[in-house]
Amino acid sequence: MPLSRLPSDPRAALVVIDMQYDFMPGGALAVADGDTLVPRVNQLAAQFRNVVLTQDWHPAGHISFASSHPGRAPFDSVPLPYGAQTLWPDHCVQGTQGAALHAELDAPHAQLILRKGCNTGIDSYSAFVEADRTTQTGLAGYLKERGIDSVFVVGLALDFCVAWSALDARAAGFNTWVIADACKAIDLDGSLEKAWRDMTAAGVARIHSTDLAG
Ligand code: VGL
Ligand code: ZN
Repeated sequence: MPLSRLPSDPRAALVVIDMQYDFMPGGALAVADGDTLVPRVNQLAAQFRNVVLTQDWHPAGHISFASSHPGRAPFDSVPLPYGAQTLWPDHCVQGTQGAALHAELDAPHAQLILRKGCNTGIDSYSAFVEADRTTQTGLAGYLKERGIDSVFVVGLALDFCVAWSALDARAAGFNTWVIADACKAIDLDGSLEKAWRDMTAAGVARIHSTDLAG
């Protein structure tokens, strides 16, 4: 089947990662030009029959916040029981405006808004499996129960939540694509290059939004 047929196929889903104010310019963990993605993501969402939105959704005092680790600063790395954790400014605190989806994000037919990173002691870049690499969010089960086998990932940030979600989608057995021009990266210490390297090695395909045009 040509790639351009997949968006309208009931077996495919667009997963839109973390299009929230805290990741937009002016937000607590701003991704450069994050807001410029909104029209492109809207255009893609309109093409897809199945759309899932995610929200990074942390309780106050979350373990990924530098403010929870006295003497540490944002972007430091600390060892946690589940491995190294990058520390971030407080962001996407449950119920705050920074955690809200961008008001111009237009996907009224999206069937699921999945919130992740809700456990105080575990981060979750991935929309599928939390940073302990054990706790499931339920997204793989949701998609599989609905007969979906193909996942297209877009949003913020390419080198963290998009990449981890795409890698976990692939590991869960989904055909997985990242639409590169519908993502923006944080790019911390080579994280963007590493993300593409890891995704390519895992069999995640990198495409451009025009590859889906009919
Ligand atoms: C994200 C860092 C911390 C992301 C979320 O959405 O990429 N990055 N929390
Ligand atoms: Zn977060």
